[in-house]
Parts: sequence; C-alpha cells; structure tokens
Amino acid sequence: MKKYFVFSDIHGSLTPLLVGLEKAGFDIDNESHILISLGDHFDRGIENLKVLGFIKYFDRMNRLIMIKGNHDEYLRRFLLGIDDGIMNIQFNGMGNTVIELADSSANSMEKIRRSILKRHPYTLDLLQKMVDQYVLGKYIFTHAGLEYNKEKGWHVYNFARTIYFVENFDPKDNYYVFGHTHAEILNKYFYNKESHEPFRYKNFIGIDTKTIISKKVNVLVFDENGNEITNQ
Ligand SMILES: [Mn+2]
Repeated sequence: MKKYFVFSDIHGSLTPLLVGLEKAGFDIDNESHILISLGDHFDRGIENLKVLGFIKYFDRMNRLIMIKGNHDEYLRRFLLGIDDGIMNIQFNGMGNTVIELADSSANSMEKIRRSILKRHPYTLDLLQKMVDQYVLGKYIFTHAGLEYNKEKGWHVYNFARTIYFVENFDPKDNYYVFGHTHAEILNKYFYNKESHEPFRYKNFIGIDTKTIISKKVNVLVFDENGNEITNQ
C-alpha cells in the first residue's frame, strides 16, 4: 500500500525537510513511499542546489508529485526569458537560487539565465511538470488554495489570499491542504495562537512552517485511499 508524504514551501532548505520526513516515517528506499510537494521549492534558503538534486531524483523515480508555487513560477518565467528576474532577486529571495545554480562568472541576468539552463538543463522540465492541484480521495492539494473573481469564480491560484479562501470558500465534503501562507499567520488569525504546527480549521489545513526562520518542515502522511495517518 502506498503512503503519501506531504510537505510545502521548503524554499531552498533541504536539511529541515529531511528531518521532517524522517520523523514522519519516510523511507528513502521504499518505492511505495511517495512525496507530494505543495510548491515553492526555491528562493530564500541556501540549499537550492540540494533541493534541485532532491526533486530531480524523486521525479526520476516517479515518487514525487509537485504542485507549482508562485516562486516556482518566478523561476520558470526567468528561465524562459519572460521575466528578467530582477524584482524577484530584490524582493523574493531569488538571489540565493541564482548564486547557487549559475556559474559565478555570469555577470548579467541574461548570462545567469543561460548559465543555469546549461548547467542544470532539466530544471525547466521539472518546473514545467509542476501541476496546480492534486487530488487524493477527499483531500485536494494546492499551493495557496483558491481565489475568487467574477470572471472565473473560484479557481486554483498559486497566489491566492489564503485567509480569504478559508473564510469564504465552501469546501463541501473535501479537505483542502495548502502552504504559501505561514501556518503561524493562520494560527494567529484564527486561534490567536503562536505556532508553526499545521493550521487546522474546518476542512482546511495549512502547513507552511516559514522554514527559513523555524528550520522546520511539517510533513503530513496519507494512505492511498486518502485517509490521513496521524503521526504516532
Ligand atoms: Mn508561495
């Protein structure tokens, strides 16, 4: 029977992810142990290259489902030349990612972009493979939840305003699991409690631990029928 290990927003930090996975019982050699990443793999942390190696390995083993976070989209757009990356370097922590992935002699954004594509040619494939949502039984995994507007109604959006989503969306019988907005912010807003532990409210679960500060990654475990297995 397959087991699914769900994490989010590692943001260039591999070490705390490995600790979280071990605590949750993930066995690297067990082919029925599958990873579900809820996105934002890169930026801010200093293990971006290790994160890239990690997701590449498990993708090739067919043991990784990747949701695309807004930061994954930033990197994808930069590597495609749609975005020059400067804003994301200034404000969104992409500097650490390009320092690690590009050749140090690359001295312009265009050279950095070409250097990353040359040194890590599979990066773009990995980013293009990332999906907006994944469904397992009654659990629906997204990066940030759903956003509402008049044209589209409720739709999956990796930049959704998570608090608005939790307060206004009717999940019916489904459960929504997401990252993007720190669990700390959600726990504070809904429970006035200071905690990086998974935020659980009605049918919503937010797991982003603000890894760069907390040095922790929350990992949830599900069986293949989509039942959450409580961590013993
Ligand atoms: Mn995000």
